[in-house]
Amino acid sequence: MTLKTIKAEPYELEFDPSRTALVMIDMQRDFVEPGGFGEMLGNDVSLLRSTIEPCQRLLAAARAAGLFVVHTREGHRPDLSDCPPAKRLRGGLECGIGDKGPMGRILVRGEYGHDIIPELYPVDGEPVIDKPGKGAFFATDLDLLLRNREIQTLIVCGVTAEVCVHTTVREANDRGYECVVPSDCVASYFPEFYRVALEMIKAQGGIFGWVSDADHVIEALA
Ligand code: C5J
Repeated sequence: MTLKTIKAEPYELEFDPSRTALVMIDMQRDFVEPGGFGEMLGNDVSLLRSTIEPCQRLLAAARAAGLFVVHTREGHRPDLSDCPPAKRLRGGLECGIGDKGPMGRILVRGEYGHDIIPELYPVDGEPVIDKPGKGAFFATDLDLLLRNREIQTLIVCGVTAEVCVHTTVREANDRGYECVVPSDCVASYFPEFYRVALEMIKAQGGIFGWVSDADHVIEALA
């Protein structure tokens, strides 16, 4: 076992690459691409698109280093039987979950907008976790996949910082995983939420984990 070190806040993180996974959260067309659901709601998707290039570099480095790579997608079965009515009805949107949006039915599995952007598309052997909730551990087999590989450390990237990334980091933390979030590989439609989401992770001695950036993680993986 060769331990490596990532420069991070609030302090350096030691990790074993053979027990580390890269988790790419919800880099889906409907959240990230112009003309998708996110933009339809009035959001500036360029804020999210800034993550694509650093995520691409980190993904390439993780694959080259032989890390376990997992992708997630938020979405539901076509009959919406796994979508809590409270989630579907909240916000009273004219066009919400299950409705026909600009890129197909919104947050429904199998639809064009639900899929991962081509720039970060999974390669053979990389599991895709379809999750009905915000957290990647809720109602999925992610924990089982990680435990079977004795994974200890998670590098968590994706969108959005304060919703699905944060929920997943909190869930992972409670399950005993060590999480590091590269700041340029996560984003929010709301700059203030992005800033505070990262502050919250590393506050109080790293209450939920560590914050670093793509370059430092890549340097540690080299
Ligand atoms: C994610 C959301 N992926 N904001 N979803 O963060 O609803």
